[in-house]
Amino acid sequence: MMSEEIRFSCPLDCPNSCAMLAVVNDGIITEVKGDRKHPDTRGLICLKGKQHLYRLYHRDRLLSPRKKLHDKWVNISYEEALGEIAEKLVSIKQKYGSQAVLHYYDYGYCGMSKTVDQLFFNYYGGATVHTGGLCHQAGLKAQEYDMGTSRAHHPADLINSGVIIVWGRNPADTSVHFARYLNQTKKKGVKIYLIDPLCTNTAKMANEHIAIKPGTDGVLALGMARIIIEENLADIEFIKNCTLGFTEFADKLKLFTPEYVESVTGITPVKVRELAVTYAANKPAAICLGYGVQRYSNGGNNIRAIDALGAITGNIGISGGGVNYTDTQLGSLIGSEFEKSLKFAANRRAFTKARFADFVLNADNPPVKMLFVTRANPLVQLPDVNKTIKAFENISFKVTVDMFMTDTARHSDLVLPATSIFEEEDLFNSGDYVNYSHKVIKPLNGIIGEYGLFQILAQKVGLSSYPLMERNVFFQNELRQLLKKYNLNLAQLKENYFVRNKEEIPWKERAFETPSGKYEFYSEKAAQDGISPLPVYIPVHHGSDNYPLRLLTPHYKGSLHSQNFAFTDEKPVAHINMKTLAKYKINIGEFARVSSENGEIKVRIEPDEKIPDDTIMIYQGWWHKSGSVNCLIPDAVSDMGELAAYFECFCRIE
Ligand SMILES: Nc1nc2c(c(=O)[nH]1)N[C@H]1C(S)=C(S)[C@@H](COP(=O)(O)OP(=O)(O)OC[C@H]3O[C@@H](n4cnc5c(=O)[nH]c(N)nc54)[C@H](O)[C@@H]3O)O[C@H]1N2
Ligand SMILES: Nc1nc2c(c(=O)[nH]1)N[C@H]1C(S)=C(S)[C@@H](COP(=O)(O)OP(=O)(O)OC[C@H]3O[C@@H](n4cnc5c(=O)[nH]c(N)nc54)[C@H](O)[C@@H]3O)O[C@H]1N2
Ligand SMILES: [Mo]
Repeated sequence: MMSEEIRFSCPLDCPNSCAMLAVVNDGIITEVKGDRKHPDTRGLICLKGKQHLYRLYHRDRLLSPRKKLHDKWVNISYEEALGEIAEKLVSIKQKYGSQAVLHYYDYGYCGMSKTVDQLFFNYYGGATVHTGGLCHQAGLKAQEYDMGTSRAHHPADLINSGVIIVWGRNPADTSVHFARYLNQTKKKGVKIYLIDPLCTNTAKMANEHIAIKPGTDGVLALGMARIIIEENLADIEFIKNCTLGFTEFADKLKLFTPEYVESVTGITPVKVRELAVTYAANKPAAICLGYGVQRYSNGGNNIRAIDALGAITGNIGISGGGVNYTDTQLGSLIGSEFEKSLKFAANRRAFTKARFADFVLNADNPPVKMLFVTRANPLVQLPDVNKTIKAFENISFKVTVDMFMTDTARHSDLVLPATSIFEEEDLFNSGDYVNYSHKVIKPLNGIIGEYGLFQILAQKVGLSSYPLMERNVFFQNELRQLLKKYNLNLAQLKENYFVRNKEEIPWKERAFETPSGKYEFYSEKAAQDGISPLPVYIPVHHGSDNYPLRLLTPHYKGSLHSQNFAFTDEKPVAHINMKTLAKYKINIGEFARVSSENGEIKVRIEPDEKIPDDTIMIYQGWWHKSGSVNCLIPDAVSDMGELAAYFECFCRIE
């Protein structure tokens, strides 16, 4: 028997991209495990990583193109499938223009080779594509106003911090390596606070959990800023030399007394003061921001208010500090082929991603005639799923590329199978490192991965400029700037582990990428965009008599979004505390109905004392066969960056 271990990378949309090994026996993968030799991920992988093998050989996996014929799915050949898609693409463009095709994509798979879907639609002439997003776009925009872009310290630098605030992030469940660094730092005696409405698994890693009322982080941050300035704990030198608009910012803080902060956030004046003083007096202090803070109508401003804490205390640009959100530095060095393709996309049209359904239902000139979905499961992950189903029904021809018959695939007309991570060679950017992933086995049943698929389609449609290059040439071109900066060639990148310098401190030179080159408390750019130039608190929404309960739908440890909910038919689990259950006369062990203005689902009740009063927590990702939690969620959008404000959802339980 031939047995070998082959290196590959986790392809999932999380900040980790764990390096992994596939154990192959006679052409069959029998085991996957962490790659201990990787300098950053060091052999540790999570539940979702272990599931790749299960997904690879699962009996429900799509292994052939399929077409819906009189409501039945039949397998068809690639020749027929791609022929029909090409014919539609040509005729729709002739009749309505290329924007009549809507390309919906996300990051269900994060390898570089599968970004060719975007290239394809650019060479097609430009399709209708999204702006904004479902993930972290409010925070990105906020940090763009403040600093020019988002940069984060390597998590190994946490060890140099004097105190750490984990703010609206749940790394214990969503980022195992970040959690590992956090644990190490705690062992060294560094104090860690967690600010989160829910007492998550990350609370166990913190010294103290501060339960804030949802959507009120802006008030807490502005209240902390007031105390820091009053107590002369601000870094006057940093403020003077490196920032813009401090006086205007400080003038607006009068309202945010500790008592006012308590009335909004539920955090006592003593605690607010302790947080402010501990953060300011234990320099360097790190804030580690998650995406939970910004999934609100006021999400962008909340992030700007938190950023300001880093700036008034001079905790930006120093080891152990930072307002760490996400890092865009490596990413900005990748994508030359995409840049090139944009020249061909003259007819691109944009829609706000979270408002997909409204856009499709109202699009005119031209209407949406075709939908092409790649790397995404919008019928589960978009807000307002019922409206999204109607929007789907409004589009006469829909194609989805996926590994499984997801709800999105089911509501399409034609489905193409996607290769899994083991079946193609690829490269992954985690933010802190780039992982090379070998092709481990041949694609099952000869299925064609997206790299090849779009080349065939380009030829069938007659896109003569579409790059028909070898995959390696594509990698080489895409990575040109990165290879140059780090003085590497592609072969070296593939053979070795590439990790960005852990000692590199973001904004060390204090040369911010804002128009003024300074940290901008006052952003003229924000004013030009029609929003407040200073971070402000936009009052959070509250429930009504009809829908009094706040619904939070965070990310589940055992699944990347909807992906592993494929394997359950159970009803969604609603986590609620006993007091709230009693208030609404719900018995333990019962099923209940949760409804909102947008829809309803049947749930199984799980009493959970870690959930605050008048709140329901249901993990996001459940498929329609279980009950789609996003059918409860309105398509609200954040104040900045056009982000889906998922946590702005109120419901009742019966
Ligand atoms: N209620 C609520 N909803 C949310 C969120 C929330 O917090 N609450 N979070 C939001 C966030 S942060 C995000 S990022 C979005 C994510 O939204 P999506 O990215 O749409 O979510 P996934 O469920 O990961 O869907 C990805 C799909 O890609 C498929 N796939 C895997 N590999 C490949 C491949 O190689 N090619 C192709 N074509 N497909 C492949 C998977 O099988 C899966 O069906 O969801 C958002 N939705
Ligand atoms: N296992 C697993 N890992 C994942 C993912 C997954 O689906 N599953 N998804 C990946 C993706 S695409 C993303 S975007 C990341 C997301 O990673 P995280 O940012 O860690 O996760 P979220 O679920 O968005 O929310 C984080 C926390 O914010 C809290 N929160 C909610 N409202 C508020 C608020 O008003 N204030 C404060 N302070 N906190 C609040 C929530 O209770 C939650 O614990 O995870 C990535 N990793
Ligand atoms: Mo995300």
